[in-house]
Amino acid sequence: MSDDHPSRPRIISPDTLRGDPQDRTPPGQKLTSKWPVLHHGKVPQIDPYDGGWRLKIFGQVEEPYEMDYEQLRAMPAIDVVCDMHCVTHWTRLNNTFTGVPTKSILERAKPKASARFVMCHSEAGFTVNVPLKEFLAEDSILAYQWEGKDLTPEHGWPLRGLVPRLYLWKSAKWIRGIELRATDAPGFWEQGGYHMHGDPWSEERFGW
Ligand SMILES: Nc1nc2c(c(=O)[nH]1)N[C@H]1C(S)=C(S)[C@@H](COP(=O)(O)O)O[C@H]1N2
Ligand SMILES: [Mo]
Repeated sequence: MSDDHPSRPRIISPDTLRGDPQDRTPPGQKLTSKWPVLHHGKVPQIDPYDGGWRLKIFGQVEEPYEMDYEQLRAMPAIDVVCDMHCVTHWTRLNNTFTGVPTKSILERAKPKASARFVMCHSEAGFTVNVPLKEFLAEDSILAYQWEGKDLTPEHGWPLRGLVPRLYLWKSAKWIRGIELRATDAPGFWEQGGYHMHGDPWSEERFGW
């Protein structure tokens, strides 16, 4: 894949405009230039072109649908420049991810007025709940590249959620399904005590 896409829209995540690195570092966080790997379980090795991969959109929508990887990659992509904040206290500034806006993915399914929350479903049964408001923010995408290169399997290849306005655990690696819901329900880490919302600026780390 060529990285040369001069016409691809570029969205600057609003929190990157807060000022110097210190102003961009939420309370209780420390800056890192590395990108640590964190998840539960084994890294799945996925060939999204082998015919078995599908992304499913379902739940509180008029028109549930699924698509294969070619269809996903044919959708108009954007670049998002954002900071990553992990609940384990590291923050990494100035990341450029490439992928498809969550808005374009969901619009096609015609969300019902009752839809208020999203449950992301990943390989091996992992789930994470995200309020629809942050999931649909203009800087939220389903990402397949970071800094112009395909994501590595450790970081979520072939596709991961990216919700820069919340702690990074809300960004599901190896995503395969998006379920729209009328009510909130805890995902994998939330069942273990992580916060239902997860705003890094008000340190919504644990507890509901
Ligand atoms: N499928 C899946 N996605 C996941 C997780 C997981 O366990 N499984 N962990 C989350 C957590 S706790 C974090 S901090 C980030 C880490 O992303 P990274 O490894 O790319 O830094 O992934 C999130 N996405
Ligand atoms: Mo995490």
